[in-house]
Amino acid sequence: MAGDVAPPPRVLIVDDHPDNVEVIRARLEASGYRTASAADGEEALRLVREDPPDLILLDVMMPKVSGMEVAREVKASKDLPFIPIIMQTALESTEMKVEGLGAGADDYITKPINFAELEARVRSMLRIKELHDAVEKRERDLARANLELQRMAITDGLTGLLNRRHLEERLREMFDHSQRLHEPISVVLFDIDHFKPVNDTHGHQAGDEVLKQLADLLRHVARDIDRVGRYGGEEFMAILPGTVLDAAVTFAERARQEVEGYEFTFDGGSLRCTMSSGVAGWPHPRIGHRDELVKAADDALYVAKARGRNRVVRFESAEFNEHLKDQDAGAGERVERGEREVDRGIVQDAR
Ligand code: GH3
Ligand code: MG
Ligand code: MG
Repeated sequence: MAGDVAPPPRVLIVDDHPDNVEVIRARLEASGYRTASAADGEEALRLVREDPPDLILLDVMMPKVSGMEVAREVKASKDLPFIPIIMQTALESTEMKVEGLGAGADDYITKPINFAELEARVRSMLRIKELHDAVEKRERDLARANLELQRMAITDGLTGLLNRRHLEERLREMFDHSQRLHEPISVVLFDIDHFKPVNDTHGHQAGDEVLKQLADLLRHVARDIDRVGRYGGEEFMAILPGTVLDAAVTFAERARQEVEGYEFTFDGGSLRCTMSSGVAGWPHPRIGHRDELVKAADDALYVAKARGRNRVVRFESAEFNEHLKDQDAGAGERVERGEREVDRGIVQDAR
């Protein structure tokens, strides 16, 4: 495509003698290069910053800012691309060449200029720039791809929340940190109520929409320092560092209300749904490990389901303990009546 052809390289000619500039300009333009010119170092630096050229042909002896200083500045500027500098030295002076190369010049040419030599050096320097730019671009692309990979490795594809593996990593870090500093930490497990019928009635895509919108609601309710992720199919987890159990319950209740009051929309309709939550916090006499913290939240979630759903249950709250007591009593009665004991795991499967 014609639009893809790169324009010819642009050479900035820096020289305080207008005649020198003019012959070099004519020669380079005849060879197809674009040119710009500056009569002193100050102007040269201004032009370089305004619109970086592909190469600088730099005279050393100039008023105000010398060629050496221009070279040093251009090479030291982190926000400029790589611009090859060919220095023009008036004399066959080894000292000046050494100083010029030390200041950052990439090559030099002596005056009076031999134009065939000049063109050869310009071509060679532009080839180096091309390679340099290609390597730099590849490094940038690679860095960007790496960043994207890192992001994907910790993200749940559907909802954009943290995935389970990363949640567990975060929890390990945050729980250790809390224990070390003796700061509270809480965990909330959310599970959408009767989600299977949503899929059955409205289709899997509608179900996916609900998951995405619910994830957004949770993201908004959470603080920046909280970590919210998708723990399983329609289960979510929030890790709340520096948060005592009471405050975590308040948070879960706010999230519950948000969900209850929200109208989820999908292609072809809308629906409402609710979710249940289990909340647990550390420090707690029976919680010494992060797995026990998650287990406690899960037990509380199980009670929230069993007690009618659309509610928040706190680990070892009155409701929680009462439920276990009722269950034990129920189990006892059933045993007395000779019935098979209801296994808690089976009840759990039903949620
Ligand atoms: P409960 O109130 O007891 O939690 O009932 P439930 O129907 O929500 O629970 P159940 O565990 O029986 O069903 C969970 C459903 O979630 C079943 C599964 O199809 C659905 N689900 C899990 N992951 C996804 C997903 O990524 N997309 C969609 N659309 N549905 C999912
Ligand atoms: Mg569910
Ligand atoms: Mg579930």
